[in-house]
Amino acid sequence: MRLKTISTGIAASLTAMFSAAAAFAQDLPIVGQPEQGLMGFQPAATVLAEDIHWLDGMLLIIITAITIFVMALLLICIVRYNRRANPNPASFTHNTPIEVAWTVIPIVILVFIGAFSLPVLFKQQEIPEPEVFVKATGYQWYWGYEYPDEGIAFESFMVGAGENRLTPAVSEELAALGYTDDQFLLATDTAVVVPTGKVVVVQVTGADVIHSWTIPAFGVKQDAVPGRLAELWFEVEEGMEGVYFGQCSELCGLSHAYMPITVKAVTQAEYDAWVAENKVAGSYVAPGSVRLAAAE
Ligand SMILES: [Cu+2]
Repeated sequence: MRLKTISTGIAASLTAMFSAAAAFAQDLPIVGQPEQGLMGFQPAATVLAEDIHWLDGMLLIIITAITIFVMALLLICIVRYNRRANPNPASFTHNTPIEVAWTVIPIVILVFIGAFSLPVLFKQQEIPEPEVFVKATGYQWYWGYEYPDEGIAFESFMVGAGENRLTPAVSEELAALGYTDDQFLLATDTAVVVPTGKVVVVQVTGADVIHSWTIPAFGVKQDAVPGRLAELWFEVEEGMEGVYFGQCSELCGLSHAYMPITVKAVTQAEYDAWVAENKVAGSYVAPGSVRLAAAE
């Protein structure tokens, strides 16, 4: 039933939305998306993501050193203490200095890692005063967004939702929104628009089951739990204007794979224009969505 509403809803509202949505899509580079053959992270657009990348690099050094050390011990044992090379094995069972060392050294390593990872975690979890406030609600299977301070509310469906495969019609819809076929399964009909250089706080909740809101390039991920309000924050660096994609990251049912997240980070002036336009015209509001009282 829901899916039917989605496809007819999209068809009906596309014409109205194209003018507003395409205005951004065409001149905004697509920055945050998965790339074929990419080994590392998507480019970091926030300090939170930069911290995560740095931590990952640091941990990789420690992990590599430990792995090489353990491999070397294994090889020494295999070569020097096999049955042929060492027919009469030693019969001792304890060695206190070694036992103390292999207890204390891992503790020191873990404390060292914790000393760097906990501040990164706290930075994510200590929510600063918002300059832009967005509420994101996960539904089976799309996201609803509200800007309570601006009186803007809309729903965000994957381009091709209901169809869930790349048909020529879906391809056309993508092109009309300024995307290519590569953005199928990532692009949504409406997008969260945020200004760069501003603290954005997103309040995340779920309406039915648990979903999860994430943008990898921002280094944020938050479960959307029904009956609970959780918050995440990010500040997209100035000069990092672009389109960023994420996907629902908590298995939430049949169409879990078809409820992506699109964020457009724009300059403050473009954001102000978007707010002014949508506050009045409401061209971003999908049919069936509840507009906030403040919008009337
Ligand atoms: Cu999901």
